[in-house]
This record gives sequence, structure tokens and C-alpha cells, in this order.
Amino acid sequence: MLVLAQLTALALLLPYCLASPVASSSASLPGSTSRVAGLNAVAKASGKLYFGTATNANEFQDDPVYGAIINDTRQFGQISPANAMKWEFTEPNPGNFTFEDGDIIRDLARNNGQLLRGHNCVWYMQLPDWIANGTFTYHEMINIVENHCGTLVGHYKGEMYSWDVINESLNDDGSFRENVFFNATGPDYIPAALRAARAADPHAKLYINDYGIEGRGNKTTAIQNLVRKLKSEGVPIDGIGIQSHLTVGQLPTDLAENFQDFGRLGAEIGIEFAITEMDMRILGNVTAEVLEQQKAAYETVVDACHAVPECVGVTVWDFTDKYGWITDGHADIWDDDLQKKPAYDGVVLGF
Ligand code: 9MR
Repeated sequence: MLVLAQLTALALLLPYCLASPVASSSASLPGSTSRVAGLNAVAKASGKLYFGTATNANEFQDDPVYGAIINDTRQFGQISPANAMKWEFTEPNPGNFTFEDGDIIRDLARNNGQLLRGHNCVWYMQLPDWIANGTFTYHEMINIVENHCGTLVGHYKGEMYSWDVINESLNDDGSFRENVFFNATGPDYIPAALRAARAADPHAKLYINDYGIEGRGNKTTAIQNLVRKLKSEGVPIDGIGIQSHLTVGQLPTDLAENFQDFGRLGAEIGIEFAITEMDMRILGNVTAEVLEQQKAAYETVVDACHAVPECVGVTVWDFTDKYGWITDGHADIWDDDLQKKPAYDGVVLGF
């Protein structure tokens, strides 16, 4: 719910309204009817730091309509590289770092004054062969992780609001995922990566990011316990990323309560959290009715973040069905034709 000051701020944004409020996604399906200036503007007016999106360089370089939207800071105040800063691109061979692709994303955000979330230092996917198929001793792997995170985070020193230092390190039952890092070091690669990231950029907020933690459950408890333990041991950790790849009709029923739990934990131990990769998959046919359900689902999730001060912002994992990683689920807030869907209005309502 909006308080008076926030309503006043929203009213100030109205001069930016679109002349035509209705953007229809196709001849037969409804579009957005929102009259607000943009999602980042609304997020900030409601007390959040940003509304953001993931992107890949070809999308804004080759598609001027997409480019105009992502460059509009009333819509997006934060950018995440969907792929460009992952290990396979940034250290394709041992010790051989390449930042060209990442720098293109950095330049987009820098030119627009948008915040950046780095993604990511350590993940078991999108690894180059030399690490995915290598065999390493404990000390070799700790050195590899420290060198990768230190060099990657150091390259973008001073430019990142936050970094997903650790990505998807837990199984659904809350146990540690057995990946190439864990197999060599047990869980010790996690503090090693976080310490190297802190040393490389003391001002970036360091996150652990995962999916399947949007509702209460074993994995959610495990990530909360992990972060609590790291914090108590003096390991640098500033945030938890709740990815929020969700499905219409299948939202966790305790999602709002769970976000309150994260908020209480954050207030207690001094960490923040964020929605880092939101999208809302549709199963089956896209009808006017299901687009309304998708709108309501976006509203529910954004409202859960809005309700908790420790939730600092919301990022969608690309904003249009044209480029989203879910190719058949119409999961995003702009459609294939780069027209706003009812889901866009759901985000506005959530803030
Ligand atoms: O959006 C990314 C997509 O282009 C890649 O093909 C995919 C490879 O696994 O990774 C996607 O991004 C993922 C993110 O890095 C971590 N969380 C899940 C995201 C969606 O798969």
C-alpha cells in the first residue's frame, strides 16, 4: 500500500505519461493500461533502490526498440549481465581473462547512470572446459576460485552495486550441491570466493543467489543458516538473492511470509536481500484470462518485496518474451512485439 508521500511522488511522475495508455500485445489480447512513467520510477517512489533487468549485448545493440526501452532510466535503474560476466566468457583459459563482453554491459549502465549487479563469480554452469572437466586438489581449487573472483571483481572495482559471488550452491533439500568446486574443497570455496571479492572491491555488496527459496522450505532454511553461519564467522556477506523464476498458478502460498522471514533475518544480522531474476512462466495457451493471472502473480511477488524494507530492489531476467531465456512460457512483462503486457501493470500495482 502506498503512503501519502509516495502517492505525491507518483503524481509528480504523471507528466511523463504515455499519450496513449493502452498498448495492445496483439489484435486479440489485452496489453498494459498503466499510466505511470516507468517501473524504476515507481520502485524508487515506493522506497526501493531500483527496478532492473538482465540483458545481453546483442539485444540492445541490434534491436533499436529494445534499446530505447532499456536505456530509459524511468523503466530500468539497474542492469544485470545475463551471460557476459560468466566464467566461460571471462576466464576461458586458466589465468587468461577477457572482459570485452562484460564491458559492453558495464558501458550501457555507466552511460545511463544505472546500477550494476555483477553475475556471477562462482557457478557450476557455463564453465569453460578446463575447469568443468579438470581435477584439482583442495589448494589448487581455492587458488583458482580466489584468482577468478579477485580478478573479475577487481576489473569492475567501484562500478558494481552488488555481485552474485556464489550462485546456486545448494540442492533442493538444502544440502550443498556437489559440483567441481565442492568436490575439491567441500563448502570452503564459498568463504574463499567471498573474501577474494571483498578484497577486490570493498564497496560492492556481496550476495549468495539461488532459486527455490521464494517460499519456506528446506532450501530456504539452509540458505538462511548458511548466511547466518558465514556472518558469525566474519566472512564478508551482504545479501541474499531470491531469483524468483516462478510459474503462474504455482506461487508458493507462503511467499509473503517467507519474505518477512528474510527481512527479520536481514534486520537481525545486517544483510539485505533482493529479487534478482524474476519471471513468471505461463503453462499452456496465452489467453486474456491467463494474462490477468500473470499480472496478479507479478503483483504478489513485487508486493512481497515492497512490504519488507530489507528487500532493496527487483530485477527481471530480461523484460521481454522476445529475448527471455524461457522461450515458450511468455514469462516476461513486455511481449514478443515489445508491447507492455498486463504483467507490467502487476509490477506497478505491487509497488
Ligand atoms: O539467461 C541465461 C541464459 O541465456 C543461459 O542460456 C542460461 C544457461 O544456464 O543461463 C541463464 O541465466 C541463468 C542465471 O545465470 C542463473 N539463474 C538461472 C538463469 C536462467 O537459467
